[in-house]
Amino acid sequence: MTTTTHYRSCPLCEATCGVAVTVDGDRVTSVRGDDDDPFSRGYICPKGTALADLHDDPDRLRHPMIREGSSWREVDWDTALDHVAAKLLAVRAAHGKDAIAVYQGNPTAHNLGLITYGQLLMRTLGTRNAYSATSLDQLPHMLAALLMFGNQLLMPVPDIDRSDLFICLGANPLASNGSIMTAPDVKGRLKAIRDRGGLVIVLDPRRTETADKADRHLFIRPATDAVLLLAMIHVLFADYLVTPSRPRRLETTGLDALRAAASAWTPERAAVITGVAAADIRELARALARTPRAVLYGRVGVCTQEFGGLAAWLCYAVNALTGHLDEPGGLMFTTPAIDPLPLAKLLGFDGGFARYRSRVSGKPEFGGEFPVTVLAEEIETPGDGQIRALITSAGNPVLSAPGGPRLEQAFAKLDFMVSIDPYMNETTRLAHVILPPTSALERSHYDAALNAFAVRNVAKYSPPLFERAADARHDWEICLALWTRLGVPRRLGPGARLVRRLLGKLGPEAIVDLALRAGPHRLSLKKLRAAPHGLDLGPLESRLPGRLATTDRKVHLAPAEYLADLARLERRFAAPAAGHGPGDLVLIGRRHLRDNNSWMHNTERLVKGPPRCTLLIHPNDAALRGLAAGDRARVSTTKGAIELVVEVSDTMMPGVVSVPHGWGHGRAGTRLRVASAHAGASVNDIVDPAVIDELSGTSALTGQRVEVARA
Ligand SMILES: Nc1nc2c(c(=O)[nH]1)N[C@H]1C(S)=C(S)[C@@H](COP(=O)(O)OP(=O)(O)OC[C@H]3O[C@@H](n4cnc5c(=O)[nH]c(N)nc54)[C@H](O)[C@@H]3O)O[C@H]1N2
Ligand SMILES: Nc1nc2c(c(=O)[nH]1)N[C@H]1C(S)=C(S)[C@@H](COP(=O)(O)OP(=O)(O)OC[C@H]3O[C@@H](n4cnc5c(=O)[nH]c(N)nc54)[C@H](O)[C@@H]3O)O[C@H]1N2
Ligand code: SF4
Ligand SMILES: [Mo]
Repeated sequence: MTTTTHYRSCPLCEATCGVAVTVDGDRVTSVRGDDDDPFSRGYICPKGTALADLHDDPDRLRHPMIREGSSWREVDWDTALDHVAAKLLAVRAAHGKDAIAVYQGNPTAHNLGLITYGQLLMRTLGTRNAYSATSLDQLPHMLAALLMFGNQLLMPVPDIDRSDLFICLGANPLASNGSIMTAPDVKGRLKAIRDRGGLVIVLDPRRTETADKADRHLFIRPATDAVLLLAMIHVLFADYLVTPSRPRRLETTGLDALRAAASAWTPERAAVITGVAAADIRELARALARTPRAVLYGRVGVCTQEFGGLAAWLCYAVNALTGHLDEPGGLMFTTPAIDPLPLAKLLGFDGGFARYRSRVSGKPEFGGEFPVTVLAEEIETPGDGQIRALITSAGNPVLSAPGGPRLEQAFAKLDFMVSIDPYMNETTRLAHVILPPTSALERSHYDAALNAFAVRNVAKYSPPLFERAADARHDWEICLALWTRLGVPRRLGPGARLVRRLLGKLGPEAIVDLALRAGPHRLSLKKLRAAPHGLDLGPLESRLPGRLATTDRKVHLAPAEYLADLARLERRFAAPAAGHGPGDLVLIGRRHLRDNNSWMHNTERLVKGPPRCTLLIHPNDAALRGLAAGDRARVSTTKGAIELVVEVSDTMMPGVVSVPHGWGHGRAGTRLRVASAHAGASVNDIVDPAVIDELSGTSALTGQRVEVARA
């Protein structure tokens, strides 16, 4: 037996761990953490081990598939691509550019081919109907980056390795492995904070895995984070603790407006709304102000709620007010080897908000996209600009977006749908054509997106581990082939056609090489090839004001968009318990280390053990409904009901129940043998898609009212 070991980075989540993959011929015999990776130092999670399962999965599609009625047939690539192009061109000729919609899912950010060529394809279609998982996720952070720092990609990250106080709001990095905080082995990094005498404080409606490893956990009522943060800011002003320019000179605007905005939000008032005691709110603010190296980190629980826009803004603002923006141990901007800002500008991805609005319900555009909340209505509503065709790429909105059942019905009405995806899953089974890309082990990888949000500046190149089959296509080749067939819009001129021809010859690796050479560390692919475990480029550095993209080169602490939205918050909480009587329940989600949204349940290794798609409920709330552990409960909203097994747990805040997303694999017509045997129910069947953050259009995935009863 001749085995060889290869060093790569895992492309499955944002942690970007180094893996050591041992292969025997064309078979993976083991996947371990790479001890010599300077960033992840041997850490991996169970999903990393499952990389091989994904590669070997017999359900993973290897050939393009065309659907006729309910039956599928394999076709060759040219047949599939010609068919797709003919259908899309016909829709465009008859109904115009906006009639073709695109939806790009989460793995886009983890896939070099999709963030380069995928993005080029989708952007040059010229459609306003562009959608992505952004509006189910980090849109509020991006909006805050745009309005406060001048570019939507300028999201600062917590300098966790140098913090002595880490306040974690609406994130569970011990399960998620961190997000907009690329930090392999968060558990080790949080332990290091405590080992050096620092504090970790978690505010979450559930006592999470992260909270269990923290010094302190405080329950917070869902969707009230903006109130908590305003009260913290209130305390900072009241106690004369505002020091945005400490220790370096940081120029800001909006300080007075922020003071005024927070003036009505006393800790006492906030305590009634948030469930966090006034004394704790004061202490949080004071600790943040008095600890020289401290950070407040907010993530998906903060974004995907009714006041996600305000909350994301205030997370950045509270760090700025306490002198922790752009300072070691605080919220810092990265210096990645490939600077995404100029590239994004090239792709027309440099941001913009509410420059135009959606046709049916007037929701604001963000970064050239509409929020997913309007996708179904834009398909269903007749008239000029109605969506007739859809391209999904690396997305599973039927499970991931609220209102899954309505989306299913809408997709079934489309004239044409094509999915670039390795699986026939809940979404892609509705397509007319599926174009499956190569597996992660068959393609090269460079974390162009996630390195820009890493807690150290790092760079690593992963060449393909296996040669792909002769008739397999990478994501970038699929996108380029479609781009070629669909043509470059005339408005982009002859230059664009030339660029496309050039890009066709280059491939993503050459783009990476060029971008590395142009980047701040002057790297090249050659240098990265010579360092198979990856390069450490050092800790984060202070980058302001130079890195700011605001026209006045100042940090905007109180953009007008947010100030205007405060009235909505005020109205919502005018009566503190509005809509929340005793016994009322609100819904939150949760992630588990062995899930990855909806798409990794087809491997036995990751789904074995007790069912994970359960309802978590506090003992008092369970008792009130006559529910005991192991019972089946019916969880319902105005949108419908799902049934789940009950887990009674005092890790839940009273009045709050938790159901994970990404399950519900029992739908007919998928090809997911393992997942359908562990189907669970889809929480997005009952989450109301109309409940959104009205400011940003982001879906409110957390904090919606539910009823729970014995099934
Ligand atoms: N294992 C695993 N890892 C993943 C994923 C996965 O599905 N599984 N998904 C990946 C993706 S796409 C993302 S975006 C990241 C997300 O990474 P994180 O942001 O860490 O996401 P979660 O683990 O869902 O943690 C969100 C926390 O917010 C809490 N919460 C809910 N509502 C509220 C609220 O209103 N206020 C506050 N303060 N807290 C609230 C929840 O209880 C939960 O503990 O994870 C990524 N990593
Ligand atoms: N209720 C509730 N809903 C949520 C969330 C929540 O916390 N609660 N979280 C939200 C968040 S943060 C996110 S990011 C979204 C995710 O929403 P989506 O991105 O729509 O969903 P995923 O489950 O990540 O689906 C990924 C799809 O990409 C495919 N895929 C995987 N790898 C590749 C690849 O390399 N190339 C291609 N072409 N396809 C690939 C998979 O087969 C799958 O179909 O879900 C959101 N939905
Ligand atoms: S933490 Fe993320 S990057 Fe690391 S092994 Fe697990 S899935 Fe892969
Ligand atoms: Mo996400």
